[in-house]
Amino acid sequence: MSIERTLVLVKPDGVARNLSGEVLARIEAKGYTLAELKKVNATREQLEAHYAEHAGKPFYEPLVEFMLSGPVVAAIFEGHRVIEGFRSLAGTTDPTTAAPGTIRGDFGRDWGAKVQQNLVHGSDSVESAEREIGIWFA
Ligand code: DAT
Ligand code: MG
Repeated sequence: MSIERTLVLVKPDGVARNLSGEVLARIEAKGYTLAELKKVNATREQLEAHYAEHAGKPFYEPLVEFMLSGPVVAAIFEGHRVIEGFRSLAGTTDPTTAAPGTIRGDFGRDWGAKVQQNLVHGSDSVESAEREIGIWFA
């Protein structure tokens, strides 16, 4: 299998809680290579493109608003099977029940918002990764 790339975001909750370094350290400790890194205030246009698959769902607008609420850290990581490797490190979507030992399981929980504030985003396929990298690292 060829070397993959994935798009990782530390979401506004993770940045606000000073967990960016912790998240990046866990990915590096797993053995993946940091290729690009920046802190950015997302635009609504970027987020609408990034989350196009979720348009119309009940959590979509709260999700976009949450992602606009503060800066995010965007990164590209590289390595064999990094897409599924990072999603395993991140844990399942709902941070309350994400397994301990994962980023979401160790640092996240339900704060009562209409959207899961679950600290990180990771691409879910090679196609999504290339699409998302184009949005955040144009
Ligand atoms: P993931 O981020 O695990 O790939 P996703 O792509 O299905 O999950 O959804 C994108 C984000 O939207 C997710 O990180 C948090 C939010 N979200 C998803 N499902 C939700 C739900 N049922 N209620 C509230 N927020 C949700
Ligand atoms: Mg997703």
